[in-house]
Amino acid sequence: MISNMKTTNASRLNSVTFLLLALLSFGAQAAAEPPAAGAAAKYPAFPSETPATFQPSSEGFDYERREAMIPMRDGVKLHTVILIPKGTRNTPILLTRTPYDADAQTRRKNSAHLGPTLYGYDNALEVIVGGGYIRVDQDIRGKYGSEGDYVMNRPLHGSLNPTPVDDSTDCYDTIEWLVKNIPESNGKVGILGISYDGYEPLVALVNPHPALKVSVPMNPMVDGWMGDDWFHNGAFRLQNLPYIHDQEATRDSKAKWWTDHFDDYDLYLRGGSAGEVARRHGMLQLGFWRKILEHPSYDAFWREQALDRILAQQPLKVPVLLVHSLWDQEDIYGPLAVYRAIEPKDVHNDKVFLVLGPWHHGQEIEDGSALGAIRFDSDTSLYFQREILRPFLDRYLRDSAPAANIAPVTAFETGTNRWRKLSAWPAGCETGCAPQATPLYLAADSKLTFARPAKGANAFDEYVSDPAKPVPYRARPIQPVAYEPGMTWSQWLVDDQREASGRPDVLSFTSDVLTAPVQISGTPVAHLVASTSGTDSDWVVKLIDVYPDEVGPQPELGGYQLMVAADIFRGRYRESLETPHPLAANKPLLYRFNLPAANHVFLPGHRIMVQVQSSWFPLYDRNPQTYVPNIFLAKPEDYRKAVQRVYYAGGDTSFVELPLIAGTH
Ligand code: PG9
Repeated sequence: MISNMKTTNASRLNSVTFLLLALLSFGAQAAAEPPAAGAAAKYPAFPSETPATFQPSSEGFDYERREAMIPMRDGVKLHTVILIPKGTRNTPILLTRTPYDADAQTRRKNSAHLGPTLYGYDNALEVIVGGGYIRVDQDIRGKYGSEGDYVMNRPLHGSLNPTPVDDSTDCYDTIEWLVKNIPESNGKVGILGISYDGYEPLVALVNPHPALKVSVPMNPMVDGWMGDDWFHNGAFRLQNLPYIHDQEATRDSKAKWWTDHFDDYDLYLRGGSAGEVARRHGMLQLGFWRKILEHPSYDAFWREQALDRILAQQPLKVPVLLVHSLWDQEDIYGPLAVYRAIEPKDVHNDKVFLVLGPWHHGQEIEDGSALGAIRFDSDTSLYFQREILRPFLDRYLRDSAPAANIAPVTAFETGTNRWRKLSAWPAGCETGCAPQATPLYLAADSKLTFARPAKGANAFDEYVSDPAKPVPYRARPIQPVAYEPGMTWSQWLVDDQREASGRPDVLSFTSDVLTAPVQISGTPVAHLVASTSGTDSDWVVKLIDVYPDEVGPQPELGGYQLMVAADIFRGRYRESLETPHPLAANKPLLYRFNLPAANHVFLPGHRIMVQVQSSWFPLYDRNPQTYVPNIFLAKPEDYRKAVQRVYYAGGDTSFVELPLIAGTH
């Protein structure tokens, strides 16, 4: 209801009236409450200069800020900030639901102008401010100004959530309120957000409110076990412990994780297992951490909240623009999993759109001209915001907008640095040439070749994987997962892999120098035949573009080893993701797993490399290499060295299957 609103434009007392009131109230107080005996003489009362409730002035602002506590169907009220460009009418609403503090997200700067006020995380300024949209930001239940209980990625009503409320019903109730209580709106709502805020636009698609006209999930978290924030193929993302800690310890996330080391490598290595590090940080008090401890495998807990599986069962009613970052260091699995789940439902080709950009997590609303050392020859984020996001939103949210000319898939091709408009993903070129799954074989003498190695005696390379000295996933000292200035976490997927290739516990296989471009578009698949002398093991496979020895225009790229797709697989899940099994020691076994999607051209003069290793620390927790029922609870004595062999001859052949565009090698 409108009466729930606090408005900064409320009538204000002028300063003279205010002073009089203050004096009167001081007089009344002095008369009513005689000071305690003895105190008066020592400490005469002095009236506070701070008013009981200060009403900030917003004179001259180009927008109006309203705040509301919006009631949900169970009576819980959610804190909502509404920013309305002054004088606007018949204007669509852009909604973001967040666990990251709606107030902070709408007060980046205390400015009279909407642009600087919104500049920063989750606000696509070019679109929101440029388009004159009404901006709504809401704290999800249990966080910051909202009432209710917090549950991490609260599962939808059903087997994992017996209550009648979830993020989908909260979104519905919010939209219902917004269209009835913002007279400046045209009754049309779009929901957008990045990451956790990108998960919300997906949940909104379940029983959507009729006023919800578009959904833009950017880098959404979709399946926490398969390949987004918590695990990748069963390996736990250890460096996310602080996130879970801060997010769940208090409503306002003010209880902060502590560290006693500058280098996260030391912090986690000395801490022991993930379970032990978490215990020392008090995390057994946190509900989500206890659930993670109980569900290390891909059981019903994870399967039944995986949003791609859920959305595959839902009718497709609302147009969706999915945004995927090719170097997303947090949620590299989710967007394309959702695309695969919902694209087949789009029979009229007017509801599912996909963008793949050369970005880190969330970079599509920041400067998109480079990522770390890798340059893209143009501001790819601006292109996305101007040429795709804005026309898409306008088309579905404005009352009389022209049809938007947006391709079903717009994919940036890395290597050649150009945008491609495609009819579907994966597709290799504008005319629909399809990628062919083509093995690129690991071979003797550290070679990588399209020709299958000759059959012969079991040929292999080997290394010793020592859990006491796990392979760092980036150059030490390793920074925490953080976005503050000077922190480079968001760039780690484009770090130079040369350091790793020089380690004795990393195998590198390299092609000859390419004489023609090799173009891939889609999902490379690791097909690793390997053995361990232990009874459990992790396998990391990295597909790398090796730059020429010297690069004239950018000398620091000479010999650079750029990952274009890489992932980890926890060996115990080789036979079943739900039921782990010990590995037979010293036996060559097949590990086959998808790497994240790539849309890349290896240029002439470059080489292709594949690296194989058995730890990626401390981003992922260490595998003790001895089978234990729950790795979170592994004891120090369980961590043992193992001899790892990677096979590449005859029947037992390791390769990476490339989604190759024919005629490009
Ligand atoms: N990747 C973060 C996240 C998403 C969903 C759940 C937990 C964490 C994020 O950036 O929001």
